[in-house]
Amino acid sequence: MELEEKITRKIIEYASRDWLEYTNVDVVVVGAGPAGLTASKYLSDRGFKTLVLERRLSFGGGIGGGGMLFHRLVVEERVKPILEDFGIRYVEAGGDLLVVDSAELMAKLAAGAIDSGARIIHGITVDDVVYRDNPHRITGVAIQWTPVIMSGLHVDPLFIYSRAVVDATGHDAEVLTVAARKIPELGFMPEGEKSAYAESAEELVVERTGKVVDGLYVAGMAVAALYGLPRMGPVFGGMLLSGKRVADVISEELGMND
Ligand code: 48F
Repeated sequence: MELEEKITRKIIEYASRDWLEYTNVDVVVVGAGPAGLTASKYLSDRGFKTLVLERRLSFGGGIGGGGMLFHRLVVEERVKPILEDFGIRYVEAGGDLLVVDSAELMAKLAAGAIDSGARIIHGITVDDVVYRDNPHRITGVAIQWTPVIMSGLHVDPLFIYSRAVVDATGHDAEVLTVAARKIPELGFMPEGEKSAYAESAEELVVERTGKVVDGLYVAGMAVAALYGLPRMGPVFGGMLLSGKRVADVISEELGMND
């Protein structure tokens, strides 16, 4: 067999094995931004089979852009334990603030999630949910290759079954938005985030993180989009704390506490 054929066969074989292993998981995390990656590590640490689906071919969501492309980000002192869990270095910058490097934050959040056992697959867009009624609950997601969506071709999706879906898609709360529009019986509608009020946003986004309806959870800026909370700009502590909190809530609900 020629090398080209061997390469092709190995890639198809091993990627297909992964997909077959991940058609049914404990948790689907949609979005590999700061909230999704943090949630994935702590879920995986507790033994949840966790699949992260990321539309782009990169990690980190809004981390890479730093603050207006300046490659540094700010987090609050209270987030130190999470940074330390991931081995992320920080500078004590005074005023209860720590400064981190955006490239390191992206790389190490992703590495931490993967090392804890989360499977991250790039180039996949979640464009719908799967639901059941009596009672209404979310039981999985519909997935499509991102380039197929970008091309505008009509191609039916495939499905991943899961006990919990986490919308960690950021400012547009894409999973919640599609679920609310297509299944009004679920009884919620994302309000859209408000203008900047960093201090309040950092608290509220963590406080409101959690379950939306059975099987569907929210973390990160999608929380602000759902509940009409203010934005906070490039202070990222709330994103990491929200990711950790959604992992805590899911493990309480689904029954794995450490
Ligand atoms: O946007 P993103 O970083 O969301 P986050 O984790 O953090 C927000 C902060 O970056 C920042 C902020 C905090 O101060 O305001 O904006 O809440 O990451 C979301 C990820 O989800 C992917 C998207 O490409 C990004 O990497 N994503 C969005 N929609 C989908 C998706 C989708 N439908 N399917 C798959 N991935």
